[in-house]
Amino acid sequence: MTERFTPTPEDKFSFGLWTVGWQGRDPFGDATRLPLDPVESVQRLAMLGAYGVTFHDDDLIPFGTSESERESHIKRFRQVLDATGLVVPMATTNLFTHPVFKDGGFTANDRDVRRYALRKTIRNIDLAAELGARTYVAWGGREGAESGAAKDVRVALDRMKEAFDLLGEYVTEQEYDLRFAIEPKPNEPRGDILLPTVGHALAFIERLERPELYGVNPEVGHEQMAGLNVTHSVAQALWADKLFHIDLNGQSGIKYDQDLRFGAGDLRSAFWLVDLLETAGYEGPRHFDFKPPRTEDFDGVWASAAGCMRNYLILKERAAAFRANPRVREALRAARLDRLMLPTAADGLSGLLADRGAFEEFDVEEAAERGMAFEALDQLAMDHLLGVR
Ligand code: 3MF
Ligand code: MG
Ligand code: MG
Repeated sequence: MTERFTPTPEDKFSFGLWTVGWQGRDPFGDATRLPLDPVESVQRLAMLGAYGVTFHDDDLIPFGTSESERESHIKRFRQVLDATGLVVPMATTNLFTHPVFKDGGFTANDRDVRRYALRKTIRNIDLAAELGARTYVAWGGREGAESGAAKDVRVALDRMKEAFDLLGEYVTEQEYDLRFAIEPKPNEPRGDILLPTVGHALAFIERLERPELYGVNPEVGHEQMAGLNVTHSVAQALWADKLFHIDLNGQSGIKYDQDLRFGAGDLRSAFWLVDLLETAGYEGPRHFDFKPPRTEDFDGVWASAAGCMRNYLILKERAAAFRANPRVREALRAARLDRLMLPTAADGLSGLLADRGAFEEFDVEEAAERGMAFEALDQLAMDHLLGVR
């Protein structure tokens, strides 16, 4: 029984160095854990069955490190990657911790800060490409405002576009096999963050000079903080061919960013998300962006990381059982999901307009009386999720 839920590299689970390495500092309290050496994180994650590790520039090379010291940090990291076989599928830039970014990176009102943010990003893009990353995530946590006149949002979006266009030009010139994934979040740390949801990010991408280079990195808790259905957001990203990466974690409703381990928080939402990822042909990493609660010692940190993967595998098994069950297939037909797959007017506009049965002779009352049979279907899902089927 237990072995079934033991992760292997084929499952493509990855973790940010900043997740297990979070020391538990929050707005009300100091660190509760000592810093973790990235080398140890990689070793432990490999032992737990992960396949990849991701990082912000500053997670690997502390901010302010000299050029020579920088090389030695990178060398140690490369050595442990080689020794463990872990890969680096994604990297990203920290444009939020240092006070210089208090008003943002790409959209800071100060031009010199914006130019610095771009150079910091480009430097880490070089490293990401060297380490074989195929995705470069951009989360603009400080791009936003707390008050109305402080940010001209239309102008700030011009600056955001300028930044992404320059980065796209850079990777194209360098011939890097690297695409960008924009990570939306509605708030925290800024009062309101630009590109707050997956929908906003998708619309923004279409305004860029090379839209094919950009996709999204939805995070479970971020969409839920906005009161949205994360599975619907991810589905729309898939529909647009823009799901370049995903941040999996747990969140209970609209409140502060909880960053619980995947499967904690809204469990039903986690079930539907795994069902979607596993049936929609998503082949990217299953990346965990969570924070082991500050109540935990290091044993708790590794238990929390292992729990993310275990919960994903349990939900994957439960979702597959749901999809395979003959009663579910019957219930899906009763709920007429097969009809949704039919084009509404394969006969074209002229066919639709000529079809008296579509309007003049349509029995509206009869159609309105039909039950949709969704409750029986959802109970079957619940039974599978709870393990009684
Ligand atoms: C914050 C986040 C970020 C991003 C990261 C880039 C610190 O809520 O989710 O984590 O994921 O900066 O991937
Ligand atoms: Mg987050
Ligand atoms: Mg994230």
